[in-house]
Amino acid sequence: MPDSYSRRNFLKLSAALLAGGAAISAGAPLAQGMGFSGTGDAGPVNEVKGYCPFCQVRCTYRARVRGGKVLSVTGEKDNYWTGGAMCPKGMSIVELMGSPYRITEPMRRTSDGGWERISYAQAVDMVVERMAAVIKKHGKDAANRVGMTMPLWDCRESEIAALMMLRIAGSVHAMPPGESCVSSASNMLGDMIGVNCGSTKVDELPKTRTLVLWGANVCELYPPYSRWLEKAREKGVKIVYLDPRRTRTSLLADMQLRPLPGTDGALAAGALRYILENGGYDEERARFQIEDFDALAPDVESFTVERVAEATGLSSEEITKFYALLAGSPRTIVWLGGSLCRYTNGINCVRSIILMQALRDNLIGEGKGMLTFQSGKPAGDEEFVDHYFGETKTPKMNFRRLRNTMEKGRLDILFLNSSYRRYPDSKGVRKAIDKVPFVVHCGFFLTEETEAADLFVPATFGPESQGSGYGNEQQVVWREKMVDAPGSCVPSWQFYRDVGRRLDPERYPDFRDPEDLYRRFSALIPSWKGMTPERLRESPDGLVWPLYSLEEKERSGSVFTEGKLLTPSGRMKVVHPLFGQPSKWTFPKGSPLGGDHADEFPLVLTQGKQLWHWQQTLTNFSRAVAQFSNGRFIWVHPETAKALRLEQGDRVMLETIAGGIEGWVDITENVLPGTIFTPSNLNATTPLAENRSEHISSILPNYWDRISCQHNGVGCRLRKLA
Ligand SMILES: Nc1nc2c(c(=O)[nH]1)N[C@H]1C(S)=C(S)[C@@H](COP(=O)(O)OP(=O)(O)OC[C@H]3O[C@@H](n4cnc5c(=O)[nH]c(N)nc54)[C@H](O)[C@@H]3O)O[C@H]1N2
Ligand SMILES: Nc1nc2c(c(=O)[nH]1)N[C@H]1C(S)=C(S)[C@@H](COP(=O)(O)OP(=O)(O)OC[C@H]3O[C@@H](n4cnc5c(=O)[nH]c(N)nc54)[C@H](O)[C@@H]3O)O[C@H]1N2
Ligand code: SF4
Ligand SMILES: [Mo]
Repeated sequence: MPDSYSRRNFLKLSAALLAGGAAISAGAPLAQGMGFSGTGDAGPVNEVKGYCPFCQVRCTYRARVRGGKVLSVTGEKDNYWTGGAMCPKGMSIVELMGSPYRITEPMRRTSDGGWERISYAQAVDMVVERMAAVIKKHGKDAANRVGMTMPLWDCRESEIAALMMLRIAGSVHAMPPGESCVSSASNMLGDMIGVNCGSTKVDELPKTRTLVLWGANVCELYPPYSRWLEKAREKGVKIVYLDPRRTRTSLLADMQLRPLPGTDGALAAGALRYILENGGYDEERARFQIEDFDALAPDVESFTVERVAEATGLSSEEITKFYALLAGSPRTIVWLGGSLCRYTNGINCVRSIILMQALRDNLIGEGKGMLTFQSGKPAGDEEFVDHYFGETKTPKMNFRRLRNTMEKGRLDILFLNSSYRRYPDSKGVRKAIDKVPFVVHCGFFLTEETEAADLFVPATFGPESQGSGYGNEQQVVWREKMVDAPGSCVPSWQFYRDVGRRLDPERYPDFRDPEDLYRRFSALIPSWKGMTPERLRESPDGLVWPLYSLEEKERSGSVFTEGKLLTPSGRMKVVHPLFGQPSKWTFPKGSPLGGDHADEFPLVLTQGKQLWHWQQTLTNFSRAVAQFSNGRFIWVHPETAKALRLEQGDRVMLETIAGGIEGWVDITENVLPGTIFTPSNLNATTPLAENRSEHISSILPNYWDRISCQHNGVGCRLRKLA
């Protein structure tokens, strides 16, 4: 992409907006740096409590506010989970709020493809008219003609307000980030142990004996949680880290195994075989948890250490050492990385790991269990929405089906509340979106989503509105409004409420603000009764859901308090008619390791997150974050570089069967030979060169497993540019 591309677009947009008055906060001074925006106006400084809406660590903080401006944010020191820490991406919120690139007025697409500034009231009118027309024309079938992509990272009340607005048309098609996140893991956990998230909490780590970080780059993905790894080490817990890459998490591990990308399922199946052969498990307990236990041994028989070594590229010694540790450890917690779900064999892999934990009786009890990223959302939303709108029989689509519906021209309205670049084959996704006659994007900056929209509604950042959020420990946190939003930015709860109330004043609740909605919610849903706003406000780190009454104590540790799994039968299965069994392991689709396109695209592509960036949108617009960024770097092992005659800093095209993007070669032993790594977080439309690149999803093929879309493991090649 030419460097001038985004600047040109940005200037075009600014001109259109300025014609209607200052829409981009043009006069706003550039923020000075990380989590700090200077001294502000004179006047008293107030401290206001808030939380970071980005990753699920959900750090709580204190903001210093003066003269309608957030001066700085500092991690809440009494937060039990974070120890008072925050990370650079969270702190960039101070800069993002006052960003000169922020779009602060609603805009509508003109017939010549340009933009016209409109008022907030006009924006609401437009959506109401469109929704009413679809409902009138399609009646009951309107349900399948309106869709939404989520989340609204802002606050949970915004999500509920949006879900209720959708339901006026009967629609339940709200796509959570799940399908592109950790859903292969969460669905398998749900199916096998009855809990679609971690079965214990992070403060159990010091109580275990062995911690397996299975593709979980904790130190970079949940930086404040490094302290839980340190606490565990102080107690003598052995930390094993499985990642083809060396990362900052490697520094805290006692042992790292670097399997070839997408081969962890073979490693886990081999562990099952080893443990079955070498004893080290309690058969009675295993039979108690695994229904068709006798199917297991014959199923994993072929996964000898030799076969596993061949598949994973690990040495027999490393593998045996790892297996012996697992077989001998009295308590083991496994933390599943989202990365395991980013391969088409992710379901198989996750199933084998869960079976492995069951075989060694590592699911129930102190210092045992599974952890994940993006742990389950506290329940109740559906019940709440049903309360107002009645139960619905419309079956929910996944994004693959929604994309298909859009391609066929059968979707009339799309509320684009996420990036669409989060899905693989993002160029194909964009073509599908372009077939939708009315696309609404609530956002902040000029992004590809803004470009895809017919209506842009400027949203608010956390400190500009009140609301609740929830974190990885299922802790619910509360945030106060700290400052007014610039221009005509509106919180999404307000936008969806205003539309909802206009469309259906009978059913859509007339709530005043997030607190009002929250109170109605906690009054109605039994598991939220003990979680009042008063208690949330008091606590430095929120309240762990569920709390059925004010008297009930917050719970930590194993969720299996009754000593058995929470599946309907209390047990799990080795063989699942839909999801397979350990022996069905194969290399992931598209991987040259399994022979797919191996001649043309021989390198294995992996991509993932960087410590300082939040997903693919907001932090790309932060100058403070840009100072850590290096654009589209591509890690290449020295041996690979030598074979390809590549030098440090060379410009290359990174090509897959789906397309190519430009990047630069960074030669390092942090990746395995024959494998490359590049960041997932960059964005094509940011004015900041360091954060800018065509999105990696634009060259990822449209591969799905039964549950989720995939991002890793496909073949690629590097073509040197002159
Ligand atoms: N290639 C590739 N793709 C991936 C991944 C990967 O590793 N590689 N990771 C996947 C994962 S784990 C996830 S969770 C998804 C995340 O993918 P997305 O959910 O698309 O994440 P974001 O880029 O943060 O986009 C969120 C959008 O919501 C809007 N937004 C953010 N906060 C607010 C708010 O407060 N109010 C309103 N109204 N809007 C807001 C922003 O404008 C932004 O466009 O991406 C997935 N996609
Ligand atoms: N800084 C930052 N932190 C975040 C986020 C963010 O955007 N930025 N997003 C948050 C969200 S929504 C989520 S879901 C989590 C997701 O976190 P993940 O999806 O787990 O994150 P990734 O960076 O994609 O992958 C983590 C590690 O897995 C390794 N890996 C790749 N392939 C394999 C493999 O085949 N086997 C093994 N064992 N490891 C492999 C990668 O090298 C990488 O170091 O992160 C959360 N934390
Ligand atoms: S991004 Fe995550 S770790 Fe960083 S400040 Fe926000 S919640 Fe905390
Ligand atoms: Mo995620």
